[in-house]
Amino acid sequence: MSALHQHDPEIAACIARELERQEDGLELIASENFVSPAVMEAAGSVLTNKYAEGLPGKRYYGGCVHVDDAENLARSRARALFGCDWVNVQPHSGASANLAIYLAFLKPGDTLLGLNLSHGGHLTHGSPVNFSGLLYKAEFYGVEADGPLEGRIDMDKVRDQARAVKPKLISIGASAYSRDFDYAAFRAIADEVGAFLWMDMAHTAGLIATKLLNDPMPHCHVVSTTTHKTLRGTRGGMLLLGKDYENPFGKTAPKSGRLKMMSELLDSAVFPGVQGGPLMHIIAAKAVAFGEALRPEFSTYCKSVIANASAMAAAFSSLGYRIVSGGTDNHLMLLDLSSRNITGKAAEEALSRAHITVNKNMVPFDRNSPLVTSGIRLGTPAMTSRGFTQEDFRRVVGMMDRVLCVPTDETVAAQVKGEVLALCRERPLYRS
Ligand code: DSN
Repeated sequence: MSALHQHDPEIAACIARELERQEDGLELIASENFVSPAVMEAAGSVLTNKYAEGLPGKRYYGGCVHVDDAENLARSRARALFGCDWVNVQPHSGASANLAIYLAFLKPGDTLLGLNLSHGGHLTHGSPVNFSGLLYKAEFYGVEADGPLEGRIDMDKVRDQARAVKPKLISIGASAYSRDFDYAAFRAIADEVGAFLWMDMAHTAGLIATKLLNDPMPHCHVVSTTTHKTLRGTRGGMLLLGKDYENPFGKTAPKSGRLKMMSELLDSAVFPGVQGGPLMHIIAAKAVAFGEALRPEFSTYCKSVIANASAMAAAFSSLGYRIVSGGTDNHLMLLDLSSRNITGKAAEEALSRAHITVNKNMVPFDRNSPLVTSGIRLGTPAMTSRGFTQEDFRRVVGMMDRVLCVPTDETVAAQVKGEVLALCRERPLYRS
């Protein structure tokens, strides 16, 4: 970054300090990951200079021949990765992708049914502070407080609620849910009430692409994702059509035209509906990441992400911590600290002093506010990218426990920070 150092030393210094923070800390935020230098090169390339509104071959600007190639590569790799017929790789983010789904298929005031934000759902699935809750009538399902389905979704209750509220759109997907979804059961409910079924697989896309979790494609009409969580690409969003794109338009389009109809609705919802020019450097970086995810090493990586999360959850349980739902099927877990005399906010701050980064998170039925919370969310994608093994994660749990037992003790935080630094130096991230 010599040009940046010369040209803008203040920003160069911010980047250098952030690199140091990433190198010298344990990154346990479940939605973060570390991209390859190749992905970063594409994201920092001359493609940032190019306007390319429209789609490959149908642009509103000249000079798009090379960015067309890049976008076509991103599209074909994404289709191969998820085994689907159509994708749009232009959404700037997961929220933009989700906004396009609402625009394509709903009218303001239509009813949605999604997972409650305070039970692990996402803002864009109907939260009252988000466009989705402001423009549409949002209804929610949740997880169970106790019993055999504690912390899990009870599909009988989802069905009862869908029958009661008759949603036009049912969303699946979460930011803090550690269990897999039963897509066939959701689809049966959607068909019964005449709803459109949408999976937001932002968190689990990498684990779905590598077939380690259930596949939403055969059951959902539309799927959205971010590209930077378990999928380990640059920050961004994407839309995909499931394998069954017939039902919602069954009476209005000839069978052969339904894929075209659905894809055209979504394409035009992305542009010109909710976005202007696509970010071609980011689309190229998505293509690089999708290419990486098609390689066998990515499958090995995703298996380790899940094995490491299971090891981490088991280690916390053996120390007496409560994990919501008792464990995890995926890359994350929610640690409920409500019986341990520490809030999520205090835990986040104490761990941060020891260079361990987590985020405070509400647990289902939390009595604390979202800015305080009773829990923390932990994920393994980033540190698994750094080569951490199950044994490393068990060591990390021991370190976290020492901090969480005496959260205001500066001596313990300093000792643990020393151990974190030693562990990080054993496995450098970008430094050689
Ligand atoms: N903010 C993301 C997360 O942390 O899960 C979801 O959009």
